[in-house]
Amino acid sequence: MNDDKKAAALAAIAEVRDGMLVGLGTGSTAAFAIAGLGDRVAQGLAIRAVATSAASERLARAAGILIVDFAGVSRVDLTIDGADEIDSRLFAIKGAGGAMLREKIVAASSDRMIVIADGSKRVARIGAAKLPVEILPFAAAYVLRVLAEMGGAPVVRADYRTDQGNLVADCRFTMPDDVGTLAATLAGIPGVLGHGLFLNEVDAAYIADDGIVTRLER
Ligand code: ABF
Repeated sequence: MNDDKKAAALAAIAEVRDGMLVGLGTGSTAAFAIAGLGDRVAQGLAIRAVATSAASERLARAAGILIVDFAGVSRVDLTIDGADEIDSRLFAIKGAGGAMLREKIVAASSDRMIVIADGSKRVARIGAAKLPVEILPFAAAYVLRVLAEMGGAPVVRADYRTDQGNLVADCRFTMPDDVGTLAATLAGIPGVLGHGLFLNEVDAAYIADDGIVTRLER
C-alpha cells in the first residue's frame, strides 16, 4: 500500500514545474509527494509552496521546500493532496486527517488540484467513508443536533482540535444521488466551518494499484 501511495505521489509531482506555487496536501500519501518534491528541490527545482496543515508545513520545511503564508496567496498553480475515497466522477471524501477546511480552501484557489491515492481509496460511488464536519466549538450542541436530525449520526472526535482550534464530528450519511444538495446543506449550517465532501475541486487523480498508476481527468 505504501509503495502505491508513493507511486501515485511521484506520478503527480512530475507535473510540478519551475516557478510554480504548489499546494501541499496532508496525510501519508501527501507526505510522499512532499518528500519527492524535497528531492527535486535538492536537485534544483525552484518552487514555493503553501501547506494545508501544520504537519505538512513541518514536513515541507524539513525537506527544504520554501513555504509561504497562504493568507497572502490568492492563486495556487497546482495542489496535490490525498483522499479517503474517490470515484470516477472525481467526487472525493476527505478529512480523516482533520485538515479538510484548509485543504478545500487551498484546492479552491488552485488552477489544478490532483488527488493521489492507492487503489483502496477508489470506489464506485463515494459514501462509505465517514464524512468529517468541522464545527465552531461555540456552535457544537446546535450543529450536532442539526447533523443528527439530518441522519448523519455525528460522533465528535475525542480530544481533538483542528489546526484552527475547532471540533470535528465524523458523520455517516446515506449518500443521496443528489450529493451536491447534501454538500450545500452542510455548508449552510451556521457553525459549520467546512466538511469533507469535495465535489468540484478535484481536476485529476493518480491512483496506483500494484505499481500501476491510472490517471483520471475531469
Ligand atoms: C488528507 O489526508 C485528507 O483529506 C485525507 O483524509 C487524508 C488521507 O490520508 P492518507 O493519505 O494517509 O490516507 O489528504
